[in-house]
Amino acid sequence: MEAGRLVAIDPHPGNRATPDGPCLKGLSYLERIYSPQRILHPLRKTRTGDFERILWEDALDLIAERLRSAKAKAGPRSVLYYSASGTKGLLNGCGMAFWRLFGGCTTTYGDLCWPAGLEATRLTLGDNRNSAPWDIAHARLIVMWGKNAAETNLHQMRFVEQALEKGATFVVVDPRRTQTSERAHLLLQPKPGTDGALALGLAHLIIEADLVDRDFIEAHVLGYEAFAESVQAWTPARTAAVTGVPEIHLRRLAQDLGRVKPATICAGFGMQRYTNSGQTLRAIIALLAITGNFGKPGSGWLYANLATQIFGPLKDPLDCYPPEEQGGIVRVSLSTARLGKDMLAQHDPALGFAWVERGNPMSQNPDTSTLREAFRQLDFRVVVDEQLTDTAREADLVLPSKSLFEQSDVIGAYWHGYLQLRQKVIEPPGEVKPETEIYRELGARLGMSTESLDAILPRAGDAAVEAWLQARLDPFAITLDQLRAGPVLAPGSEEVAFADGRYTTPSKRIELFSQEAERRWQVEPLPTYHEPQESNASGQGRYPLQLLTPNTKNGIHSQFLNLEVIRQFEPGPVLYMGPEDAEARGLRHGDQVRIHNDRGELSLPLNIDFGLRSGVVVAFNGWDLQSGGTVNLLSVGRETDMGHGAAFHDNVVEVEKARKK
Ligand SMILES: Nc1nc2c(c(=O)[nH]1)N[C@H]1C(S)=C(S)[C@@H](COP(=O)(O)OP(=O)(O)OC[C@H]3O[C@@H](n4cnc5c(=O)[nH]c(N)nc54)[C@H](O)[C@@H]3O)O[C@H]1N2
Ligand SMILES: Nc1nc2c(c(=O)[nH]1)N[C@H]1C(S)=C(S)[C@@H](COP(=O)(O)OP(=O)(O)OC[C@H]3O[C@@H](n4cnc5c(=O)[nH]c(N)nc54)[C@H](O)[C@@H]3O)O[C@H]1N2
Ligand SMILES: [Mo]
Repeated sequence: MEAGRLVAIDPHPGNRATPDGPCLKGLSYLERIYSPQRILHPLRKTRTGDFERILWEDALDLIAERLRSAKAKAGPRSVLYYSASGTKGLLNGCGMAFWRLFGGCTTTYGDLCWPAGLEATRLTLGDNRNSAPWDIAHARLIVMWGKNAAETNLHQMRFVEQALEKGATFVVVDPRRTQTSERAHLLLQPKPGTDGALALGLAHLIIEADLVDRDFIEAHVLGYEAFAESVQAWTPARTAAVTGVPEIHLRRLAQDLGRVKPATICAGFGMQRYTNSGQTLRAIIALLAITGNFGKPGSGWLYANLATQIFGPLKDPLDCYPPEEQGGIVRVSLSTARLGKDMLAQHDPALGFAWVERGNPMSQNPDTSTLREAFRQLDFRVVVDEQLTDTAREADLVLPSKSLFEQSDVIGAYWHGYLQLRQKVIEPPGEVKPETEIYRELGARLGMSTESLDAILPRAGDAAVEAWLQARLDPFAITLDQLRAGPVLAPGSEEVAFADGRYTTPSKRIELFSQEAERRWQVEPLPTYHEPQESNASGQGRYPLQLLTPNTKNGIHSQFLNLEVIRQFEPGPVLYMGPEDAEARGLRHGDQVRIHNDRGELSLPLNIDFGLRSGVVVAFNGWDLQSGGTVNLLSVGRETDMGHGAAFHDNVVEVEKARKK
């Protein structure tokens, strides 16, 4: 800090998980906060489609009038409240309480990010418990499965490196060669969406070679016999044919999994963006169960560490997002994965008003075109954001949002177990106000009493915010002063998950056989493999290429990609393709290509990627419409087999040379 201005961002020495400090994106906040692209006052769309400055008073009056008329005309459920994963926090999540006070609204269930994996984990182990991030340093075998930690969780690689220094074996499973796989001893490149078959084939080999841990199975596993029988059909030859992974690699990984202890499997979110992902992850967890890799240092399943989620019902994705009414007030009727389609389909009442905050659905949700159509059919749209995102551009009114440095909040994580105080360090610039104040002023205009607003929101001012946060921490006997001194491990965060041998499934055992899976999601009670609904596994058909749209190292979804410091490394969207597929189409590095399917098309420069398996093309998600790289123009709104996630990667395309304009 210098003269009220942020000048540097340093790591906190008290956080054992992140001693290396911020990545480039973290450091680039210095540019982001003071960027000329930042919105500093409310904006209203003019008749010509441009935005003009409007006073806060007028903006809030206009919104209040629109909300009152929407409610009078069609009831509160004609109002859609949508929020996504932009900066989390205890206070940042207070929007929902406002809309309850409003009388309810329509909101979404499911999530774009991780729910298929959360649910697969919960069904199998009872709970999403993870060992501390540094525990992986004790592993002798690490399998990083569908996760690209070197780019999306870079601090994890420090602990992986520590394990490697002690002689651990490191295996990566990813159709792409990534910065993570550069460190691996073995890279398996399955056809996208076939990991379920891969896991079942590995189980077959482990069982056949009698490398299972009988004592552990006896003590802790339900359904082993039935599972063992079901994987008999997954011979190495069949597994290799389905997955495209050579038999010799299958045998090597099966031997490692059976013999090298302790083993940790770290699964990513990328692999659970398919219509078969829940079952896939159940099959992968089974590999740890049959080899007894739970409850000991260096062993276990790393997917999502929910230790810090102590304030809400996130632990059970179903409690959090039931597709029924919640307390009779909020109507949770729209699937996040099918947002556009479901918005269009909602009647009684039809939607008329939308409020979007902390999210950019126009680029991040599947099926951009349908979503845009659904937004355009509304009477009125409000977006709260720092930047004119693709979603903000569709709004009638854009309200500026504060950045994470401009209001204190308590934040958790989904990899480590630390609760942290994100302290306010600068005043919001321009006319920016935190959402809490926006809601207060709007509430007053809508006739909500001060007492009812006091019950859900702090008053304006730093002292009131801190008192509000302290009250939320009180039940856990944590003080803001403690958090001011440094990160605090959340109560219940564990060094070694399941060291107590307690699995909170219905049978109190690790459930390879889960009746709950069948009952809730209509899948087989054993983990099984079915081809994803939309896949090119056959390599035939009009769209023979599977399009993967993973996260980029240099952005967080649609954030940061507009900054100059980032553009030096990530100048614009491109399509990656392997040499064989390019040659078959007469394409060369640098050609402008047309990527298309029945839903849409993109035109991007081609990058030949020698590390990509054939049949797969890759474009990173997050680019805005102006850049021409919005990948969700090609994806479809489809839910995963469990957890109401979004099956982004069930997406086939064809690529050809773009015609010269
Ligand atoms: N730099 C950066 N870091 C991030 C984010 C970001 O946007 N940028 N986002 C954060 C968020 S919200 C999330 S959810 C996480 C996501 O973190 P990750 O799970 O690491 O990210 P993804 O890029 O979605 O997917 C990881 C890998 O899965 C691979 N994959 C795709 N399909 C398959 C498949 O069928 N089988 C296998 N085995 N692998 C497959 C992709 O090629 C990709 O390399 O990252 C977090 N960290
Ligand atoms: N094709 C494809 N699509 C994907 C994925 C994929 O792998 N492939 N990944 C999916 C995943 S894992 C995720 S998590 C989602 C992310 O989906 P989103 O959360 O919609 O994506 P972001 O681009 O991170 O948008 C967050 C927005 O919140 C704003 N913001 C940040 N902080 C605040 C704040 O305090 N207040 C307000 N009002 N706004 C704020 C940011 O400026 C940004 O515009 O994308 C999903 N989309
Ligand atoms: Mo995510």
